[in-house]
Amino acid sequence: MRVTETAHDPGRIPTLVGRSSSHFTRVTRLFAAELGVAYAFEVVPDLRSLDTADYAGNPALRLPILRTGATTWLGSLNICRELARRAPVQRRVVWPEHLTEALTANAQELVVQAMATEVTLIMGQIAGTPKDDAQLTKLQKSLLNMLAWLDDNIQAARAGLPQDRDLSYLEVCTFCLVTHLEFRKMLPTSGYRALTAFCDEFDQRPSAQATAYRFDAP
Ligand SMILES: N[C@@H](CCC(=O)N[C@@H](CS)C(=O)NCC(=O)O)C(=O)O
Repeated sequence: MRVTETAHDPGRIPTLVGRSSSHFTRVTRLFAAELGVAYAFEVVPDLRSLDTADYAGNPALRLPILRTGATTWLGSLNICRELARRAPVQRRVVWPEHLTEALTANAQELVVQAMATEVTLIMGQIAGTPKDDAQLTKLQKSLLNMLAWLDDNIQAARAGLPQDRDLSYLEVCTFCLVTHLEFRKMLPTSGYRALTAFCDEFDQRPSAQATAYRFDAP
């Protein structure tokens, strides 16, 4: 038997620390919904906080974090893996390490990088970075480049995923990225036809409906 905290403490509901407006948080909530894992939700009230205690002890001052008893899991991929270990029924999940073709592996890399780039742009907005800042300009250009690449390649990348999957980290991240760009009014996404078509399809899932973005009450 695998000796983990899950095995020691199967009855405890984990606590997800995050924000309902955060795309990395939504990835984990979507996984929890798909995998049938119950959790409590704790909101990080202010992303400008410099206190690790506000981020469940995450030294990176980032969210999401999953607390499982005395253990904390940092970052969305670690959290999704722990949720999968806790799932009452095993689902067929395609993880990043299963993507052994350049197309699918690069799509995964670019989706997660685009999510991170969007975070930096939002934090720049919050900090009042001037609009003509050279680094900001490069990040905006990089984001547009990545979205164009993803729009050109998402169909083929999805075709390269195992047909019998229930869920893939790539598709969940792609859905959370594109819908978040609209939610935060970062840029209009309707011109990205393939990405929009994918999101419209993925949005039919009850897990997507149950995790719609919203701003938590202050
Ligand atoms: N690698 C982390 C990235 C998490 C991340 O960047 N989260 C954003 C919110 S969506 C954040 O904490 N931003 C705060 C900041 O950038 O200071 C993950 O996969 O969860």
